[in-house]
Amino acid sequence: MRKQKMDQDWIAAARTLSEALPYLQRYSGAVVVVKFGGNAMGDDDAMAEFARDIVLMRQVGVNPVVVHGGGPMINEMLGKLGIESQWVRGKRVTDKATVEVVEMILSGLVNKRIVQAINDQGGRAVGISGKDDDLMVCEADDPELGFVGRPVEMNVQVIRDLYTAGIIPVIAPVATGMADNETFNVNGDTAAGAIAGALQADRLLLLTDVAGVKNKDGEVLTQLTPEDVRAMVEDGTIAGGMIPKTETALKAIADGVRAVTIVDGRVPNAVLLELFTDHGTGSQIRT
Ligand code: X2W
Repeated sequence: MRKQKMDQDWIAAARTLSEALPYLQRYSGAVVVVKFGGNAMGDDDAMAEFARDIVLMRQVGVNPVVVHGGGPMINEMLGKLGIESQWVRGKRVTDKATVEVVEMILSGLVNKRIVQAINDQGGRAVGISGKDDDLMVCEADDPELGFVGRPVEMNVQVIRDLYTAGIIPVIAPVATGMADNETFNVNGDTAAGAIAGALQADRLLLLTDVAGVKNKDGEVLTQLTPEDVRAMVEDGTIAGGMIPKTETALKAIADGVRAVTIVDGRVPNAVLLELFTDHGTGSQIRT
């Protein structure tokens, strides 16, 4: 009985692999930008599982580009230092002291934790921020927000150089300003969208800790067009933290990204399900 059950599991596993063939063919050579949000990171096991999925993508010929967040980790350090943050339209009001902590946590702690996790799975990850090679140059987004950046100039050749050499770029959303010595804190979704747009990526996956875009009855919508999204923002169905994500999605699609998916990172192997099976989680936005 037990043996039979095990045989069935293995047969199912082999079938899943076989059914992945058309997807593997479709995504061979594709550039897939994955935004790994702080809320999706979880414990070391969850981090290792994410890293394994990214290494598998690379192994089967996809060029994954990881852009991460780390809002909860920034909050933790600011809390220890007795600095409190205000939020305006989903973005952290960032003064001089805060931007220093943001850079330390994102470019240091969070970036290197992801790099290490990918390398532990046999990948070759290199961590950079938007400052490296002037990848992402910003202006102040809004005077009310202080040192929060809006990307105005993208130089993505460094990313192409890395993935062409077989390296997985891991990018912290911290950027240089137009003036000397300026540092900007960039929302992770905004940075991922700008990078995906500049790369003309095939896919942008926004990994978060919600099930996806929901309609008025609370049901997750698996397929949406940019027009659907605009209408739902207008009538208030899309609200709160989903607004920056859907705005990022619309901008990335307008910039030439083929499809953007808001993926539920709490689902095991969410990235693999999304790319290599019919059973994607979350909401895909495309024209
Ligand atoms: C974010 C950057 C980190 C981020 C912040 O300071 O929290 C702004 O709000 P998650 O984990 O993706 O939310 N920046 C301007 O985006 O992290």
